Amino acid sequence: MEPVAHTGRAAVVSDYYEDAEGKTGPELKKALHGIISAGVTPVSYDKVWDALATTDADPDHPGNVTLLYTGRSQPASEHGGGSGQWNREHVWAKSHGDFGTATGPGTDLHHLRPADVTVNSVRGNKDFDNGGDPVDGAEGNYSDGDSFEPRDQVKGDVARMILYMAVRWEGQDGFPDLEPNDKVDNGSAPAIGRLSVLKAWSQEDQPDKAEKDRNEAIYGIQGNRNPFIDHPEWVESIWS
Ligand SMILES: [Ca+2]
Ligand SMILES: [Ca+2]
Ligand SMILES: [Ca+2]
Repeated sequence: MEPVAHTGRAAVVSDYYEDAEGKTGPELKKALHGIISAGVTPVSYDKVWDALATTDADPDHPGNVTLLYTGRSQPASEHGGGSGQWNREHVWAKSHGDFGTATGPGTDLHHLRPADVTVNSVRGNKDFDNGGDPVDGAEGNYSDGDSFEPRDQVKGDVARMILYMAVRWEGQDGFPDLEPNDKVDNGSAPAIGRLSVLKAWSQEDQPDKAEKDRNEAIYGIQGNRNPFIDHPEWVESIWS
């Protein structure tokens, strides 16, 4: 699919956030919700495969995608449900709020990532927290019975994806109001933890070029941006 061209990025981005100017805390969250909910062209779950081939393309290996937890570069065509293939990881686990794969939070590209099938099933619907045993075949990732810790390179990415979802999905259109909390074992509640850990990860792993490029690619396809990639300081303003 052809991404929409957004030329003059800096000018476009400052206009994009005009309604958020000067705001903090709940007012900022409310303004950002309005901004990132406007002009969205939702993608169907079937179209997510193609979209991820673009948004998560490995710039060094044409035709490949980079997998979230393993960091492995793999042909975009090798997706499916088999061992060694990649599939569509919902970073905000879809059972947390039980929103499924209807066009909505379950197809929101900002939190969907290519992931190794086996590692994706280890993550399952666990909350995020530090600690656990090393995950087989995914160096730098750890997991125990109730939580998952991604590798350092994507800790901030994971945090900003979760916090984007909290701002984007506020209980409209028949979908649940998603919010972070400081717990693990959230089960099917529309919540993901732990907020204190996600905030620390967002600080430690600031947005790099790949994460910014991905935001830009999604803006081209889906029509909205992750504000925390453009303005990481807004994490602390909203969740102080
Ligand atoms: Ca744990
Ligand atoms: Ca990162
Ligand atoms: Ca929310």
